[in-house]
Amino acid sequence: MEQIVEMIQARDPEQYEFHQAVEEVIESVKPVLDRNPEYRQQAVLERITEPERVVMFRVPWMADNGQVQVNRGFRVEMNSAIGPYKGGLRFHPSVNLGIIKFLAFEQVFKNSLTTLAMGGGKGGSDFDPKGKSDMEVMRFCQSFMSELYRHIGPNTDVPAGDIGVGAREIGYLFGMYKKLKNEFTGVLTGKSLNWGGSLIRPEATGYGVVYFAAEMLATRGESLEGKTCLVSGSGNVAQFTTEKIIDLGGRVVTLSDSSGYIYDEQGIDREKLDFVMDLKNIRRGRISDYLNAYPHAVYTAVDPALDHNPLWDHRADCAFPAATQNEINDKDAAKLLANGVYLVSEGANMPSTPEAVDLFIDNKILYGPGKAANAGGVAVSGLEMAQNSMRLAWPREEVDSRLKHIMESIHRTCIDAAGSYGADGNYVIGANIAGFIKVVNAMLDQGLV
Ligand code: NDP
Ligand code: 2IT
Repeated sequence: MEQIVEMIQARDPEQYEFHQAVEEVIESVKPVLDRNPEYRQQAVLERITEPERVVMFRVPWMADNGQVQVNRGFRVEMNSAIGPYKGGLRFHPSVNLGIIKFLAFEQVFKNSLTTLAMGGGKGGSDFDPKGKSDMEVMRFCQSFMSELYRHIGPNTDVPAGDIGVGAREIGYLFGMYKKLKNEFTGVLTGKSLNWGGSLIRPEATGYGVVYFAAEMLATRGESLEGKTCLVSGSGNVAQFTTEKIIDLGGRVVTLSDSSGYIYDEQGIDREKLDFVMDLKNIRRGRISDYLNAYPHAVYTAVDPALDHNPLWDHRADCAFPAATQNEINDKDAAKLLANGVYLVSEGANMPSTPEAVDLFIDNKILYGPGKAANAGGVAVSGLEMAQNSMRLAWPREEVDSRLKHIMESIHRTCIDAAGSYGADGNYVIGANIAGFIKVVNAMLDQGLV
């Protein structure tokens, strides 16, 4: 297995995030391969780590000042053993092939855990929506879709949102797809409500992260009531994580963006969260503007070059990283533990470095890895696809109750899989093993393709 990791590193030496994601899964599934010699003979690790297809393309578009811009577009179709490729699109200047491959790889196992029939994929661009006008974003999305449309479809590959891609971008992307294909289908999820979107999809990732946390706490006879929580990010996932924590009686004291974070000792209540939603989703401002309305809070600018993030250095019970990959390193993890945090439920994809994960596991805290804890978003995307194909729309309560059941089922699956491999309470091993076995068995059923 070490050889497989080395081979993957040697083949694409610059894809660090992909190597990190692969190493964690390979480490977890070692005992599964020992129990199933057929898996080695069938080279399942070599097959599952190589995308079925990678599409890279030029995305030319015109800025408002007439200057032509060129970005790079990606779609990695990782695995379709259990359903059409499914996963979000990320628009962020840091996007490159290694990042999209890590996200697509994680998505395969996450989607497998949801109980729904979805394969794994991910895409995006190094386009930065920050500071762009609506018309620039529209022209970019149209150019992006004018190539992507030939590779996707409601039964082939169904993209959605991720960092930098929300309802506005999904609308522009859908409009262009519909025009080019002359078809109104559920080819994207995260659509607006009045043209095919699902109730609860905007809320789903954040709500699911908190439902998963509640399940973890329940194993110790506890709930979120009265718990102090650190949340990072202030986008889609962070906002609805905060909303559900408030609903369940917890107190959120932090939110952040890539410039810094706010600490509100009194807790972010519903009114303050409404302010943040308007600030971030409508006015597209910075989290530092929180102090304009709530001057008692403290804002700390965070230099990205710093080797730790002071957001994680506050007394709390629970932490919900909901910004980006590797936002918690070993220094941050040690601070969390020293400050009393004994639950981490990951809204972001791979927010903790391997060293941080080791610290959480060694200290036996309740640690829910992203591919389990944040699967609620893609799960409700799956429910959006189901509603689209039936041409009907379920009420809010029905979607929310399905989401809750799916998160409970993922939690149970992780516990059971970990337990049957002698790793009681280890959600990393549980999620990786359960996600892996389902996909690999489907691949073997379908022959060498
Ligand atoms: P948004 O674009 O809505 O929000 C992202 C937030 O994270 C912003 O506050 C942003 O700050 C911050 N952020 C982004 N990149 C960085 C960075 N490099 N350093 C520090 N802060 C950063 O995205 P989402 O809320 O949708 O996504 C957040 C995380 O959740 C991602 O890891 C995503 O993959 C994951 N996720 C999302 C799902 C979804 O359904 N949307 C589903 C499952 C996981 P700024 O505005 O300054 O960039
Ligand atoms: O990381 C993720 O699971 C997402 N960005 C959501 C994917 C989806 O298809 O809804």
